[in-house]
Amino acid sequence: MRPAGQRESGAAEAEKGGRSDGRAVGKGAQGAPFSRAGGGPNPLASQPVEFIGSFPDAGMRLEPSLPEIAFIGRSNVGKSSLINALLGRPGMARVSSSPGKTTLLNFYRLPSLYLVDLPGYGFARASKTDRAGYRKLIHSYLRSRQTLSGIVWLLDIRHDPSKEDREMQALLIESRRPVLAVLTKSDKLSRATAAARQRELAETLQLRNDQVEMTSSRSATGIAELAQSVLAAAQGENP
Ligand SMILES: Nc1nc2c(ncn2[C@@H]2O[C@H](COP(=O)(O)OP(=O)(O)OP(=O)(O)O)[C@@H](O)[C@H]2O)c(=O)[nH]1
Ligand SMILES: [Mg+2]
Repeated sequence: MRPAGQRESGAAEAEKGGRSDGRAVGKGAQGAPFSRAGGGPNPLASQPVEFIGSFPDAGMRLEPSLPEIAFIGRSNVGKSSLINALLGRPGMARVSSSPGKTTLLNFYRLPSLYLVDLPGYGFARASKTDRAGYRKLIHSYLRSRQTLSGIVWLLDIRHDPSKEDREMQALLIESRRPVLAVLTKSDKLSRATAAARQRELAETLQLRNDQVEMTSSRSATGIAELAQSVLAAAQGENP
C-alpha cells in the first residue's frame, strides 16, 4: 500500500461535505479510495471472462448482481484496448482506429465483478443528438447505478485535459464514486517524458500521485498494477 500523498486529499473533503471546484476526484460512497496498487502479476488475466451484452440504458438488472468497474474517457483514448490488456485477451472489447465505435454500455463478466466499457465522449464528428444521448446515458449511469464500485477515468498522457475532460471530472466529483485516473498510451513517449507528464497531469488535475496510474496497453506498462487496483476497488478495499 502506498502512503497517502502529502497533498491534502480531496477525498477527505468530499467526506466532509463535498466540493464542487473541480479539484480532486476522490473517496467514494463505500469509503475506500481507489488508488494505485503495488507490483506483482496481473490477477485479472488468469480469470475466466464472458461478454454479457451491450445495453442502451443504465437501468438493467444483471444476474448475478456484482460490483461494477466502469471505464470512461474521450473517444479514442484507449478504453477498449485497456480492457483487453487487463483481461489478457486482445479481441474481447472492440478496438478501432476510427473513434466513436463504442456507443452502448458493454458488460464483461469476471467471477467477482463486471467491467463496463462506456462510450467515449468528445467525438468531434458526433451529431448533436448523439452527444445529447451520450450525455444522458453517462449521467444516469453515474448517478443511478447502485452496483458501480469504481471508475477508471482515462486520459491520453500526451494531451492536456480537454473541456470535456474537465466536465467529466466535475461530474465524477459530483457522483462521489471512487475514481482512479489512468494515463494511456505511455509507449508513445520516452520513459523520462512519460514520468514528467504523469507529474504534470497530476498537478493539473489536482490529484495526488497515487491517484494517477500510467499505462500502456501496447507495452503493458502499469497493467498488472491497474488490475490489482480494479479488484481491490470491486471489493471496496484500499489496495
Ligand atoms: N500506441 C498505443 N496505441 C493505443 C494504446 N491503446 C489504444 N491505442 C490505439 O488507440 C486507438 C483507439 O483505441 P480504442 O481502445 O478503440 O479506444 P476507445 O477509447 O475504446 O475508443 P471509442 O470506443 O471510440 O471511444 C486504436 O487505434 C488503438 O490501437 C496504447 O496503449 N498505445
Ligand atoms: Mg471503445
